Amino acid sequence: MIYFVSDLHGNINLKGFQKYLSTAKDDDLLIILGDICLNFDDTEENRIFTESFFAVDKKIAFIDGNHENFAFINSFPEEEWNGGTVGRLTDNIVFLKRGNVYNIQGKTFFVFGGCKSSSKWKEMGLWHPGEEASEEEVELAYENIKKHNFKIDYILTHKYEKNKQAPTMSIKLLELTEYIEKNVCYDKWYCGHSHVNKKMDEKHTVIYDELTEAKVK
Ligand SMILES: [Mn+2]
Repeated sequence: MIYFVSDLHGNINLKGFQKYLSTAKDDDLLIILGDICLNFDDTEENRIFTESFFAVDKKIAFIDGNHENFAFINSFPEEEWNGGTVGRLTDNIVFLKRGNVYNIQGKTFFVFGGCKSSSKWKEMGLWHPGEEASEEEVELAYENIKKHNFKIDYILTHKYEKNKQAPTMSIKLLELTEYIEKNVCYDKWYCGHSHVNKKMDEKHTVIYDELTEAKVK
C-alpha cells in the first residue's frame, strides 16, 4: 500500500506519521508531500528531529516543499529508483525529485515539489534558497509527461493552486499546473502545504496529518 502525509515541519509526532511507523508492513511506502524541515534551522529541537527522521526503519519517499534546507536534501547521492531519479538519504528514505515520473506498485506518479514562500519567512530568517523550480526541472517535467503519453495515474505537488488572478505560486508552477490540467489524463492529484486534510473534489485532495491511503484503481 502507498500512503500520504504532509508538512511535518520538524514534528516527528505528527499523528499520521507515527501511525505509519507503527503499522507499516514491509511492502508499504509512505510519501510525504513536502515541508519536512530536515536540518532546517540551528536548534537542538531540529537536530533531534532530523536524527529521529533519519533513523526510521520503514520505507519513506518525499517531495520537497517550500520550507526545506534545499542544499542539504539535494546533497545526497542520486540513483535510479522505480524509473526515475531520487536522492538516497538512507536505506529506507528517498527524495523524489521535481519533474520525475516513478512507477510504484504498478502505478505512475508524477512529482513536482517546491513552491514560493511568503516574504515573512525570509524576514524571519527561516528560509533557504532553492524553493522555486529551475528551467531544467520544468523542462524535465514536460519531457516526462510527453514520454508517458500524457497519461499518469497520480500527480503529487507540494501545493495546488490554479488561480492566476492572485498567484501565490511562481508563474512556472502555475503554467505547469494549467498544462497538466489541460493535457494530462490523470486519476488523482495529492498536495500538501495548507495544513488541512481536505478532499477538494473527486480528483484533488489536500493532505496533512491524517494517514491517507492512495486510491489505486
Ligand atoms: Mn509549505
